[in-house]
Amino acid sequence: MKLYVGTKNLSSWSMRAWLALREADLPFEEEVIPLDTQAATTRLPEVSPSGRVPALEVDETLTIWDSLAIAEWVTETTDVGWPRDPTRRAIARSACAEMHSGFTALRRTMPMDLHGRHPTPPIEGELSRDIRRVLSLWESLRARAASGPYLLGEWTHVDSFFAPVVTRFVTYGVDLPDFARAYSDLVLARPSVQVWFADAKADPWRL
Ligand SMILES: N[C@@H](CCC(=O)N[C@@H](CS)C(=O)NCC(=O)O)C(=O)O
Repeated sequence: MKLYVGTKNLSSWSMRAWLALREADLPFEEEVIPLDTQAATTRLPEVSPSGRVPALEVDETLTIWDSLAIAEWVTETTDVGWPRDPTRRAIARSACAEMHSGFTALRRTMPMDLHGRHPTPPIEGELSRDIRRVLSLWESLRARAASGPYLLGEWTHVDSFFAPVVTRFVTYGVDLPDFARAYSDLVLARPSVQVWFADAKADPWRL
């Protein structure tokens, strides 16, 4: 099984899928495709039907080409990733779907750059709305959490999906309330996240 990912310092969708696989202890090979290079123009369409990463080549008959679909597949294969309780599971899926289809101002104004540090953009308009929504979502998830310190208790796909948002808050120096700061510190200390960070440090590409 092989996961194709983009530049680790920059590719937030790749990070989500990679964390989902890693947190389920699924063994996989990986290939980093440096985005925005001539090599990517050739390689992306070879490995991914959408020409985007992440893409998970399960075997010669199956490639899954979207972060959320990869997360679903991880749970179907291992039973790890979504909470067991049906209510929390539905909430977890809603949170990941919201991340997957929303927060466009946050993603556009504060692109992921793990090891870079950038000035805080003006927190106003759509960006302010997105940040307030992330924080209220995190708070509401914590209010429903089972035992465990992550958004819904133990680590789930929701934490994998919001990990790149945690890194953006650091990269762009966004001030966080105490509960969000504490959660971010936990995410950044998570061994899987630390491995991704270390790999990203070896990336020669920066914003
Ligand atoms: N909805 C997709 C988004 C994938 C995506 O936009 N990937 C970016 C990298 S983070 C990409 O492949 N960009 C390369 C390109 O568009 O040429 C997912 O969740 O997997």
